[in-house]
Amino acid sequence: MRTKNAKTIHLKDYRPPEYLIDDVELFIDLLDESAQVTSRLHIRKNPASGTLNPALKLDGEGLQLQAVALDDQPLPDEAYQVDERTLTVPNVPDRFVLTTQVVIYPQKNTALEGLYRSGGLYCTQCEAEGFRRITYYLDRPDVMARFATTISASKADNPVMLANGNCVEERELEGGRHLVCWKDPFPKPCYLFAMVAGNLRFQQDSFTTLSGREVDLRIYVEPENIDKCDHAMSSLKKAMAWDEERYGREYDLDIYMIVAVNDFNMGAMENKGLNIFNSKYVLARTDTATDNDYQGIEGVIAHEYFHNWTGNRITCRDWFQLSLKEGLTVFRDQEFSADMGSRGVKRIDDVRLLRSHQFAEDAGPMAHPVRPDSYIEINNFYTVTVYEKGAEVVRMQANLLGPELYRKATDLYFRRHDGEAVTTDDFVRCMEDASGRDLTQFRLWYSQSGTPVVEVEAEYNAQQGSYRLSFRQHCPDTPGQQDKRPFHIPVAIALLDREGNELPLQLQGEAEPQATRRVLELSAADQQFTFVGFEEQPIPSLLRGFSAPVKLRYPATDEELMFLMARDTDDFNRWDASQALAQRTLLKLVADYRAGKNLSLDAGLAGAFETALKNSAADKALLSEVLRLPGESTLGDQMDVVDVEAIHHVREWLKHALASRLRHHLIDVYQQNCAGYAYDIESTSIARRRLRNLALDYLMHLDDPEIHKLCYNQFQTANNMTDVMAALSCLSNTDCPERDQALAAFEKQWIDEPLVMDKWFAVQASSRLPGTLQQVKALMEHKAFSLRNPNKVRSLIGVFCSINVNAFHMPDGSGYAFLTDQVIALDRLNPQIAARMIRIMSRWRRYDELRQGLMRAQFERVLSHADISKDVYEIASKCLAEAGDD
Ligand code: B3K
Ligand code: ZN
Repeated sequence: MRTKNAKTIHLKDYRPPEYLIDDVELFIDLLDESAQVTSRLHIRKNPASGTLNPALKLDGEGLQLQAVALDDQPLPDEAYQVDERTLTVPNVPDRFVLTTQVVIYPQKNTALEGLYRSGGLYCTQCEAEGFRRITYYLDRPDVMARFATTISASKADNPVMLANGNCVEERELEGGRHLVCWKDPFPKPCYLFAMVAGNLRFQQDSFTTLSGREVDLRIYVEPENIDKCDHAMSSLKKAMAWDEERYGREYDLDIYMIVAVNDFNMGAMENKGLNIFNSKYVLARTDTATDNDYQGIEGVIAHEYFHNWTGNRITCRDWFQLSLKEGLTVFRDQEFSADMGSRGVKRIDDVRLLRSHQFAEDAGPMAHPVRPDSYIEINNFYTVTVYEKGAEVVRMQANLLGPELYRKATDLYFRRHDGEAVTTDDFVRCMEDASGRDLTQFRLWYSQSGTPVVEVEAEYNAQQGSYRLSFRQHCPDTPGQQDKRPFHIPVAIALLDREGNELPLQLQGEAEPQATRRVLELSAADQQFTFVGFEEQPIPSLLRGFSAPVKLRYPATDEELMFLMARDTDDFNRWDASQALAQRTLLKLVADYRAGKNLSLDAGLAGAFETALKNSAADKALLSEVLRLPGESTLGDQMDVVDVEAIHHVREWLKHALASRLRHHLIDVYQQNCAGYAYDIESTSIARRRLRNLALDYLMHLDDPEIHKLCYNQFQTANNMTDVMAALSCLSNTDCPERDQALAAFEKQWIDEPLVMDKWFAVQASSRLPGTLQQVKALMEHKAFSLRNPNKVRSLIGVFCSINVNAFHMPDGSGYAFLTDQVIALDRLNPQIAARMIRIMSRWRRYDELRQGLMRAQFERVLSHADISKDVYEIASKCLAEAGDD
């Protein structure tokens, strides 16, 4: 086991750096089999560090050191020490230039960290600690330097060579080579360094900033993709305008470049002035990309752009502060997308993700605070907790302050900390200083892990016309954290009358009613609020807009839920009521099924769905969310022991039952939203497609050859990828002759488009039909599949193991063995992706004993392998640790 590298790093051990680097000159020569990197670091002692004459310790991994010089004098071997992870120079002056020369092998780099090749391109990924794989450096975010990067390579193979900042020199060299030099005037941590080289074409546009500066915008892609950049470009311009308007933030360099590459571990990277993107989040054409792809591109382009201020100009002091940039930037991109499309649906999508993934993380062995206290491998902490819960924590502060004060606070943050590497605490202090509020207790959201549970009781006193809401909060223990303190929880509420009108809210003791919508601030474990002035018992609408990331438990009756679903004035809560109702129905069915009873369709739910469908002219976007049943994992989360088989059976049964009962309404909705519309990606069109394809999905549960034909017809005639994929996905779940025809036709048409082939893999990996695991194994041999490409791994292996819950959890353990085989193979190539994959089993303790035993054995198998990465080691060992272990 490679536990020798598995050292735990603690936040409490943070010390300022002993040396600082002001300027970096990098010379990168790209050769046939290798690259030679020479760096000249302008270093000085950090006046803020107390240590006397510290040795200089630079990070470096996988580097072949050729030479070291101090102030241009070559250093003899005995003047420094090198091991696998560091270069140490014991005696250095207070200020000096250190030159190192190393050789690296981008061609052999399958981990996709540092400098690597993606197809014919060279590209980099340095966050979090990839720069040390390019050259020796102080690889930590609180060391900020100005970079000048010179690249040389064969001109025929690499006509385009890019790095951060502005291009200051270009010239021809001997032997068909050429050279470019880029200079970035803004000091930055090395995780924001980037370079790219290869045969690229670019789409160009420009943006005039608030103060009238013209910025050159360029999206670089491989030549065959040049017709798929329009949407990314228009998204970028929208994001730039939005950030000026909403946050007063202007872009700062003369050029902004985005490069799309096919092999990328995550979505994209915000390198200063030179974003590198997974091509999935750049390339789109109506026939190749779905509505979700279009929205994903808009969101990720914006996210990386917003990082220019929240992440790059102001960065993190250390990696424990990751949410400083990620939580804030996710909140910014969520609000941007809400402004660009349907605000209600955006909030629903975000909360759905939070509840399904973050709540699960918070309740499992990998639970950690938004600001973690420790890690073994930082790449394992780019999590839904740091990102999505982090965004909720910023959202709560924005809501507590209100729009004006929040803007004042972010203005202060940008003014006070521009050019610095800071902490989440510094951010909260700006919120406090600008608003005068005390957020001491609120800070617990950053340091305590786990999802708080808020139980609510309501009591109406008819005689006094008063209504009392009692709240009780607690937060379950999580690894390393017991007995938590109460959180500061904002609970947005309204009280509705029988017609659905919001009633004026007057707390006991207040002279007169205030607004109809209020935010109750919980701060104690137990708290009561009594409202007065009611003639009849109101219906509470609680935690409106999901005002805090908590599990709210209120014992609503079915009638109350149906009322809220139809009448609540808060879109989010209308949806939430529908989900609560459907969940309740499904869990009752699960209990009946397990007790061997016959299943019967609940009249209440069917009636509520029917009413909603009849009203389908209303908000189609919201309606399609309302009619979507909670997913299998969400249902599993509600059970003491997850019964995958029962959940799957019952959910499929309910879809079938609803489809038979509502067949005519569903066909009407399908047809009304079909013909006669030209394709565009306006939110109303997206909503229409969502609703129609949802109706199709229900109808396809009827196993009716007429509907199969209808579906196949949509597959063949659709003028956009959303409708094609919706039909293909239904067919893939159905045993009918059209299934194979459609899959074969799709493959033939798109075999040369990697991103479209990802969809073809995913749609088969998620099939409900028996034998899917065998099919997935067979697809791994397909010529378009490769274990080296993260998108392929996610589409085939990731989708099968995490979406196709029932097939993955087969009681013979075949799914677990399959995943583990892939994790072991992947770990040798790409530890980050291997660690992501093994996490899929992290909630193994939630299943029955048989499955627990099978999964435990697989974790043990992984750990028994010699040479596993610390990425995988950290996940596997934490998953096996007994509950209560640190
Ligand atoms: N900051 C990058 C993520 C880097 C992940 C390193 N393992 C993308 C983003 O959040 O914008
Ligand atoms: Zn980010």
